[in-house]
Amino acid sequence: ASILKKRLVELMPGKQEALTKMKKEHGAKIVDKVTIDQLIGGARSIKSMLWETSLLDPLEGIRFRGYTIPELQEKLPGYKTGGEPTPEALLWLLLTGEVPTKEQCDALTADLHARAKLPAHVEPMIRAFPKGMHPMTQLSSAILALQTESVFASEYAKGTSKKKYWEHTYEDMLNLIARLPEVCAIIYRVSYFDGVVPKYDSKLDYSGNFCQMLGFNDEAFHELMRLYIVIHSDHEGGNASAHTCHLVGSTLSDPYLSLSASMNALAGPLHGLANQEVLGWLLGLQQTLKEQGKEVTPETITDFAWETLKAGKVIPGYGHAVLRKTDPRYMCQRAFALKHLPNDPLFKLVNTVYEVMPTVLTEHGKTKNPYPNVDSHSGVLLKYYGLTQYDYYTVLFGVGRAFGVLAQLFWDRALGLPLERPKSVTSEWLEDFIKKN
Ligand code: AMX
Repeated sequence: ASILKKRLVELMPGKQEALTKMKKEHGAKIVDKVTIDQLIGGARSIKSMLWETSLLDPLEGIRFRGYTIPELQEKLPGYKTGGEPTPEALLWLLLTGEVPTKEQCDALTADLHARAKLPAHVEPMIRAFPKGMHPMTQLSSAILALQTESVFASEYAKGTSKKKYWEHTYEDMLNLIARLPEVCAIIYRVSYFDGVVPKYDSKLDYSGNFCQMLGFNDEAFHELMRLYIVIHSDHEGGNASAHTCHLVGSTLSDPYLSLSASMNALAGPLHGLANQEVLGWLLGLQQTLKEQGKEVTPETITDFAWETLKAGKVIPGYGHAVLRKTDPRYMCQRAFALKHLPNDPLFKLVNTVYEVMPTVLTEHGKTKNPYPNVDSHSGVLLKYYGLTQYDYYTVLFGVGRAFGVLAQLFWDRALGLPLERPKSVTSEWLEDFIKKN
């Protein structure tokens, strides 16, 4: 078995016992209460789910296994010394809670490369999709098509024991993560180019190979991709893509079925699709002002933002269901831009938007959080390196998100978490409840 799997086998009994003990000794303690507002309002902030891999603080932002993003950048091994953390290092951390050594990361890279070959039917299927099918629809469908290889599904059909679920999930998780780069590269090269996909290169790391298969050989872009995958991986359990994977997986649907469902949630404009919406909004702003013969200034941006709001639309990339301050995922992308592309005009535009938008949204008076989220910045960085096809951006978010939700799915099965089934009520039930209370 791989060294990662061995480490997990060592860690699992302790975690399982601790959870059983906690339930036995403290199971009846009350952690939260639910108001009618929350019941109607999308269950906002109700604590009702176990999620081990990350935790989100409204003001500080995300911590992965206790580490902030700057701490990950400092502690996790990079591809080269001092470089951005690699997704392999992050996966190790998410799964074990421990910071890996460079050797452990390299072993995981090699393991992923060894698992990367796609089953024969998947590539022809992607190539047969109609032109113009959204890349997220293609991604979700391709993940479903990969499901013919699910170890979990086939072992379950053979009658495997509950005690083995974690192991089948582990195999599916790594196979699936390993196969995403080629799937996504085929989607990209077929959707926007002649369909020729550069050859898989297992001498590179996960992100480096992914980038070169997309057609990008600039090492700075590879660094961006490492950081991009890491920061998009996990954002605790309640966001729609994470929760969907956890929910679907709780029925013992295998990791392929669960991840495909998760990607469908990510494809919504209020969630992952916001990153393509942001770039569309910025380019629309530039174009409109150009047509009107106006300069891009804080005043003209403010006017354009008000037009968007008055048209009954949201400002993409701003606001958040949990965060109440600027997203640290935005800040680390900003730091990357300051280092690598300080003079890029679109980066400057993003900065000016950041200067004015919190005031506009505060004056608008609706959103609880007038600050930018992760999606506000990612498109500008991708575009700078030549990845200009912005309806593809959410696919990259999806590759990142797979690392987080699948790592948690592993623990869902390792801890034997049950079928998820919250209680719903009708509005008549609520009216009755109100009369009595
Ligand atoms: N522009 C305009 N109005 C906004 C807004 C924005 N950026 N953010 C929130 N609002 C509005 C809401 O639409 C809502 O209006 P309503 O009362 O008429 O329905 C009101 O403010 C209150 O919303 P909220 O409690 O502040 O936010 P929420 O928890 O309901 O929703 C989110 C959070 C992210 C969906 C919302 O802020 C939004 O639509 N933002 C723009 C889309 C976006 O950037 N999504 C990406 C989020 C990060 C991610 O998942 N990738």
